[in-house]
Amino acid sequence: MKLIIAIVQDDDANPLINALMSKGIGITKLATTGGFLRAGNTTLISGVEDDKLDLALSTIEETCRSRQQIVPSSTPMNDSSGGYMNYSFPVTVGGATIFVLDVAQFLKV
Ligand code: 2BA
Repeated sequence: MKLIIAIVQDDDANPLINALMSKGIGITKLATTGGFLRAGNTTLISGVEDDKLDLALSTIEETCRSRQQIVPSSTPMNDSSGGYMNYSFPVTVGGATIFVLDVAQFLKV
């Protein structure tokens, strides 16, 4: 058995949960925050039998899109004004960041 941890964008979370559940793959959804953008994202955890791993991964890949997000930033002006220069830059987020771990034990008590 494997444990999939998939970090996805909020907009992809519900379609992905629906797609996985319709294929008999159980999911737990966690509301999380990315360390770089400090913006909300969604982490899904799923314990899957080995023979369903490829199905789960391909479903994630098919459902999650990459998107550009604009990151606002500012930097101190290089003069005596004490002012700041505002600028922004784009980053590409997603489709999904996925970790696959071996499960040592799976218990429901
Ligand atoms: P965030 O940390 O908010 O990162 C959002 C996006 O910002 C990243 O998209 C990447 O394109 C960009 N980014 C991240 N760190 C950067 C840096 N130091 N310089 C420039 N750009 C940077 P993704 O790579 O698709 O990651 C989406 C989310 O997946 C991340 O949100 C984070 O929550 C999670 N994640 C990514 N890599 C991870 C890792 N190694 N461990 C744990 N979580 C991870």
